[in-house]
Amino acid sequence: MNIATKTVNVVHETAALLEKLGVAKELYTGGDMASFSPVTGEQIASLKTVSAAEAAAKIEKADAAFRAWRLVPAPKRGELIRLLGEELRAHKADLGRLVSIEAGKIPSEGLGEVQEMIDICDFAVGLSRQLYGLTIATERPGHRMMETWHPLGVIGVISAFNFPVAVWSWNAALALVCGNAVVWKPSEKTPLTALASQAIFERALARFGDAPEGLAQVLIGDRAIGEVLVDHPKVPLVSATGSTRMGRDVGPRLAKRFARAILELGGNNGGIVCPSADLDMALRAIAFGAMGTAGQRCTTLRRLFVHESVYDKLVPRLKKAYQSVSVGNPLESTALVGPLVDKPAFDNMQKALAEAKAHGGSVTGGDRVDLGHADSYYVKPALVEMPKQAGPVLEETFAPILYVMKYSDFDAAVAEHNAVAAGLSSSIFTLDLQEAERFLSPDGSDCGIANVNIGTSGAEIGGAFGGEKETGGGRESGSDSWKAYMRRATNTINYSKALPLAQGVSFDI
Ligand code: UN1
Repeated sequence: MNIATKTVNVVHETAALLEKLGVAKELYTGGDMASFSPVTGEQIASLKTVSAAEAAAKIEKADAAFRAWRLVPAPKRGELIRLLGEELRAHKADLGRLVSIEAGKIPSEGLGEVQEMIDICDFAVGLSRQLYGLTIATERPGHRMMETWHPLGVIGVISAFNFPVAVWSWNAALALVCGNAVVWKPSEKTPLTALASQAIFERALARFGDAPEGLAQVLIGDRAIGEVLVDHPKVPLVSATGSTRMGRDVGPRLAKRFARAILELGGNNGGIVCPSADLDMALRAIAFGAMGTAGQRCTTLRRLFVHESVYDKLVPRLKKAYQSVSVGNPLESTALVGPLVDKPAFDNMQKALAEAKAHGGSVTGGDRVDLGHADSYYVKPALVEMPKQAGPVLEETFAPILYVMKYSDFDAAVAEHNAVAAGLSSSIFTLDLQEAERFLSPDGSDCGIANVNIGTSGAEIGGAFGGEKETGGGRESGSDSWKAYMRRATNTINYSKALPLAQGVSFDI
């Protein structure tokens, strides 16, 4: 491993960044919730949590803010998000660094996450002059039929540690231009980046001027606080990112009170490498997709099906890449792979590897890398050659494990690819047009994201993001995802002097 290093004091740097970003000190010192950096395992803050009653009061306040904000013209609401984008640009380096400290991302990925926030702001500003409804042909003379999109209310956002700020921004930027208020419950593993994002938002708010108070708020707390958000009658939509287990709890709770859900849950993303694939390109895409972010993206590549004719050309090269990839402290080095988030993540990885071996898997990598911190968990990414798709391959383990399997028949490979519970992202590597189009066709990949000759992870914000089956079915970010944050009214206007009834019904009194 040949990487440059320098020494960083994580505790001091966190405090300095929070101060620079304008987070009030009393929010993260002397509180009841400890927060840690996965980079060194050190405690970096103790945050004040909210009680259930305080959380409910914040939701009520957000509801009051919504009632005023919904009357502000959408392009003016867009101006707030334009200012948020400006503030994020100005604070990109500091917020990106804080993401690296709190989530353990390498610098380019920490900065990339903030760039994703900026991108969605730009998108939402454009959207604020659109939010189109249709005009629809009516069967009645002298009538006009149209649809109007209205703001919905307080939008709850529950986010995960691995994209601690971008996921909030996908939801918040759209929700706010759509005329809603936002209440955010961030992961307990990444509360500081949430406070920092909120401080940045408040700068934009101050420049904007007359926005109602309480328009966007953060709830620092544990699962019980998330439940307050999920169960509150004044929250008509909750957008929740996390495990399928979390979604199984949140989804029915929302359904019970007829609230909407955007669920962005687990992924067990697969790729197929076909005989004609550009193997150099595939190698790079697989390496980033499977090892990037230490395997902790919901879009991480976890299963790879390689055609038998190219298996011996590709897999030894992949193994070499796994053996030589740099694993290290993302703040002090140019390593490509940073830490796992915590000990449970490491334990789950080791458990999955043991199970894979029991199912006949042959493991390259997977060992802990000791950087001299007892409470940080760095690992060599693991490549596991499997005789077939079985055992842990069928489940998402949130760690850098790539299961590799050989295939001979294209249809069987697509069927295997789809034979898991999750349905987020997928890729095919081929130069054969028929294979590529088949993969994208109705009986091809069953995922919400299906790519050709690029990896499974690293989607742009312009497309709708989300997946099928146990991934939850929600869509966030680009395309027409905004519609989930609004309610549609169908309006029929009679400008005639008669009252013709539809379907030829007569009712003369
Ligand atoms: C996530 O892991 O929850 O496509 C989101 C990607 C990123 C978003 C990932 N743009 O990998």
